[in-house]
This record gives sequence, structure tokens and C-alpha cells, in this order.
Amino acid sequence: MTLDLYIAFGANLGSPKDAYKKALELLSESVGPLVQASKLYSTKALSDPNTVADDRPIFSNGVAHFKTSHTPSDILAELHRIEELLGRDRANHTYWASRKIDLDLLSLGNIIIKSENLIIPHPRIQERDFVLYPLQEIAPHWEHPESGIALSQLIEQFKASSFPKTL
Ligand code: PH2
Ligand code: MG
Ligand code: MG
Repeated sequence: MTLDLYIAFGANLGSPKDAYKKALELLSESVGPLVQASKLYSTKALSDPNTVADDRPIFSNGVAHFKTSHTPSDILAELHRIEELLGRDRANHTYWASRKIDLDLLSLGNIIIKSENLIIPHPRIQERDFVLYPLQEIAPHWEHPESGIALSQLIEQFKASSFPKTL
């Protein structure tokens, strides 16, 4: 069975453009064919505790759509492998640390998983404009697999919310 897989990309060190290109290439060779990738959006760094940090390098964020028949844990392992290959430094890792590459699994078909090391759909999609807008560019009809809320509605809710604006 083939499912729609959405992956979020983020980077604010090195060359985000090259890392995005390379990650898309590697993912299409392993998890499955690339359907569409958004452009990269320049976004202000979101920092702890969820404030916008002006002193940290600007992020480049994008979202890509693949078709895959791989399992969630295979995909997660592949994301980690590619992050490492492209210079992600996990030794000096905190949740908000600047990085050369971050690949997050947003959604996989309508699958819902809540395990210790993997939550699908990604729990913070609706809180991040740097995910919502690139997703809208390539998948305007996407719906949240758990709540069933349309992406356009999530964007309206985001605008009306007090979530930090980074775009
Ligand atoms: N990722 C983070 C922390 N802050 N800020 C922006 N603008 N974009 C990100 O992808 C991002 C962030 C941790 O994953
Ligand atoms: Mg992330
Ligand atoms: Mg991540």
C-alpha cells in the first residue's frame, strides 16, 4: 500500500538550500518518489520558551510530499540517517539548537501513532506557521489526520492565535 508522506525541513546553519536539495534526493531514493516540494521560506528562529529569537540565524523551512510504502519506524530511521549524513550534530543537541538540518515527519496517510519516540501526526503542526504555509503551497486540500480540520482552517486558527509568528 502506498501512502502520502509529508516531511518538514528546517535549517539555519551551513547551506540550507543545498541540504534541502540533497535531502529530497536521498529521501526519494529510499522512502519513495517525491511528488512535490515547496520552495524554502525564510523564517525567524522560534526559540525557548516559544518566543521568536532575533539573535539567532534565520531558518529556511520547507515541506515535501512523497509516496511511500515504508513503515513509520523505517521512515524515522531514514530521516535520522540523512540528518546525520548532512551534518546534524546531535552531540551538542538541545531541542531549540541551531542546526544544519532537521527533518520531521508531519503525516503519513491517516495513520495515528503515539509512542514514546514517534508521534504522528506531528503534534505541533498547528502551532507553526513555518510548517502550515509551505504545506498549503503543495497540499492546499490536506486535512489534519486526527482532528479532520482542513489546513485552510488551521491557518485561520493560527492567525487568530497567540502562537509566535515567524514568517
Ligand atoms: N525548528 C526548531 C526550533 N525553531 N524556528 C524556525 N523558524 N524554524 C524551525 O524549523 C525551527 C525553529 C526546532 O525543531
Ligand atoms: Mg523540528
Ligand atoms: Mg526534528
